[in-house]
Amino acid sequence: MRASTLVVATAGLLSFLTASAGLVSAHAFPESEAPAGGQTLNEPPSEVRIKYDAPIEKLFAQLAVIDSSGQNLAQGAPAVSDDGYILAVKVPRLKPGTYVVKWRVVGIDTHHTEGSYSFSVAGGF
Ligand SMILES: [Cu+2]
Repeated sequence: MRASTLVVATAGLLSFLTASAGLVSAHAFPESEAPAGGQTLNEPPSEVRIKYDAPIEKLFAQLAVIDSSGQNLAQGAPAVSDDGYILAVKVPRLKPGTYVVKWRVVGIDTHHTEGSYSFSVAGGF
C-alpha cells in the first residue's frame, strides 16, 4: 500500500519537474531511437533515426554511426524533418557487429545537447 502511494507521488513529481523544465527551456533530448539503444537487429537498418522531444536546428545537427574500427558510416549530412523533431541519416548495408550512434544537436532555444548509444547487427549464419 505504502509502496504504491510512493510510486504515484514520484510519478507526479517527475511530471511536474518535466513540465517546469519545458517552460524554462526546450532542450532537445531523444524521445525514441531506431534502431533503439541496446537493440540487436537480425536485418541491418537502412538508416538511423532519432526523434527528439523538442525541435532542433537543421544547420547544427550531427549524427554519426561508428563501427568497431572507429569509422563513421553515415552517408552524408543527416536530414532533419520539416517539423524539426526527427534527425535521420542513411547508412550502407551494415555488417554484423556493434555500432555506436553519436548525436549532437542544437535546440531552437540555442542550447546544445549530445549523447551516444549503441546497437548491434546480429552475426551471419
Ligand atoms: Cu535549453
